[in-house]
Amino acid sequence: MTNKNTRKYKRHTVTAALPYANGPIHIGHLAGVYVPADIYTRYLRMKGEDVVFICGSDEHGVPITIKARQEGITPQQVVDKYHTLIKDSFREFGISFDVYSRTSAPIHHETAAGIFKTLSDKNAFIEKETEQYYDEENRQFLADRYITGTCPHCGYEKAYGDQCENCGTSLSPTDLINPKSTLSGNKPVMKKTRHWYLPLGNYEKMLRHWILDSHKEDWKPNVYGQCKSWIDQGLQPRAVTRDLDWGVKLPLENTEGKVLYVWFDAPIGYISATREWAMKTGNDWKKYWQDPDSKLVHFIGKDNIVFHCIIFPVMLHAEGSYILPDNVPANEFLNLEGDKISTSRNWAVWLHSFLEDFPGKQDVLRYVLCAAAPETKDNDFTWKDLQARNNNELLAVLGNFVNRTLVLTHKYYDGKVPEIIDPADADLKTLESIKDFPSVIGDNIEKYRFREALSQMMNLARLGNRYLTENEPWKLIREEPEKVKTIINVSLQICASLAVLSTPFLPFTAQKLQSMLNISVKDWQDGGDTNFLPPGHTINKPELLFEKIEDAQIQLQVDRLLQTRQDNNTGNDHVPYKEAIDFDDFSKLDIRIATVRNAEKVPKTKKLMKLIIDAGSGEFTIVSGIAEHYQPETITGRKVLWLANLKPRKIKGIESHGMLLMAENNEGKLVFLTPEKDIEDGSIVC
Ligand code: B3M
Ligand code: ZN
Repeated sequence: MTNKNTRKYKRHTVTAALPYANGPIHIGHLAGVYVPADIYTRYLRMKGEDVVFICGSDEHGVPITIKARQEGITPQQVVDKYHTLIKDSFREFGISFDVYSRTSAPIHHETAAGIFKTLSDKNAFIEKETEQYYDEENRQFLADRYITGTCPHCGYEKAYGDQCENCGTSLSPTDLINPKSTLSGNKPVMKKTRHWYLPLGNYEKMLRHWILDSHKEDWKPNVYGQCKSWIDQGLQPRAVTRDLDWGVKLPLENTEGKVLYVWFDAPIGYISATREWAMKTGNDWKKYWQDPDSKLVHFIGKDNIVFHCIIFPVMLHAEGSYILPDNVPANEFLNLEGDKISTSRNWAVWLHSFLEDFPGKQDVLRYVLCAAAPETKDNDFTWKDLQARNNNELLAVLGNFVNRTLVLTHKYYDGKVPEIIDPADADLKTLESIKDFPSVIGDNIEKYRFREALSQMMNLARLGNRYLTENEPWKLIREEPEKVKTIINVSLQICASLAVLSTPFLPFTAQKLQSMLNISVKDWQDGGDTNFLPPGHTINKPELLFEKIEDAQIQLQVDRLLQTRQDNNTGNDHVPYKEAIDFDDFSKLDIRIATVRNAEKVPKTKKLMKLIIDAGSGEFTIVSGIAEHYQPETITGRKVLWLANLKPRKIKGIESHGMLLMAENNEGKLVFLTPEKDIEDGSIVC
């Protein structure tokens, strides 16, 4: 896909927002960030560009610690569970990252702390003691999502201490009206604490020049507009540290209990992931982050604009050795069946669930999410739309055209490409028009207009379908066999172009079509070549590229959502049931009765308690996240349920054997499950 645009860059660094490892990926993430980023990267690779595609799990921050608290496990256990689920589902969906790393990795802690230290040594921070919201019951400072209140900009009552998800405004906890602690629900008090701030205002001139002057034309209006209003509002100093124990520790003396603010460390995750990739592949990571001949593009959702266009660029500019993004093509939000997608309300189509319910249909979802992408305004996903686009576009146009062409090639010419004989003007015009598609599609991709690029690719399929239908070779084969040769040859050239041009959008389908045509992308860098399948070239047996999606399949999905809506509306706190398991899965659990012999808090932690339990056959040590719910002296002697055969693991250096089974009530308090009457230790729970 050669393009008239002169190539200004030697290489490309493409990043996709690091998903929080506190839940699965849903279609909103895919439409907003990952499908466009993958289309863009696959396109660059097809052009033979040097490109690295970076992503990974965002594993720090309050969303993770809140999830850990809800599940009564450690933050590391939360991120371990979701990092694997997310990474596997991206791979199965064909999002072709060169590296999918994670910010709990040592290389990230080293990279993020290193950049903080450099900035600190350059006196780039303001260090000051301020008063911060503090939850007295939990003896914890309230950072970001540990505090909610009413947004001063739009009145949304569940705004967070760092951002209002309703209007996208970035906030500080003290901006909130009627602030409440998410831990205790109490009104927090103000307490003194010391933090480091990035004085964004010092970089106003640089930002005005870099964004408002030089990116006025090429950045999307929604991105440019948000940056402009942020800069015009006046750039306040931004805290880059937090009073938390989960995160990247500060590389400074006497800063126990303080970590980097997640939005300071997370974007640096792109750099540490690139370092990880470079070490594995023998590349020089600095070429992709510190060489002006590299083009850096961040793919994100609109709620991340200020962090990627203002805060992270200021950090890199102040550090002094990094390039800044050439573009940040942020998408708006995708809604689901007319309602905002919500993880907490389980109002989502989860990627791993889609892959289970629609095996082999990754490209159908990629197609629909690209065609409905919220590129300039919020858009809506409906299951009916997915069915319609699959049946009426992919199956009826692209699939139907390819299948008829290949079947007729086998039927009339034993699978060999026939030659063109005495082509009419219409045939030559059709052949000529194929040449325009690569640059039209390429231009749109390079301008981040993926919906338009996809629509143009489908226009080529429509052209082929119309050409075949109008010429009706099946009727001419007896009277004008020579003409049929030309019709089939031209149709095959269109199929070959589709096999290449569909690769960025529909990689699985493109691969299938290439093997059916017995070709591969590496044979073709210029999609305009119309004699890509020379006469005599043998093609393989055709197979169907798409199949019909039936009403019943869609109704099942719609019913599931209606049930979710019902659960949400009945107001009960019904936590959605996990996926069904087999009895065999359950029978693997070995749950016993045991007695707590000793209990003590784990030093330097708030949540952890070390217990010695007597399980009848002997004593075992367990580390459990119950220290905020119970005092040690109140649980010694208590009978408990113990999951005995959970593999031992080290928690804060203590070997923990198994885990206690507890229930969480509606206020999030953990309660023990105790046998109704005395029973021997070691008794099996069944
Ligand atoms: N973890 C995603 C979010 O805000 C956030 C992106 C980080 S990219 C460095 O939902
Ligand atoms: Zn708001």
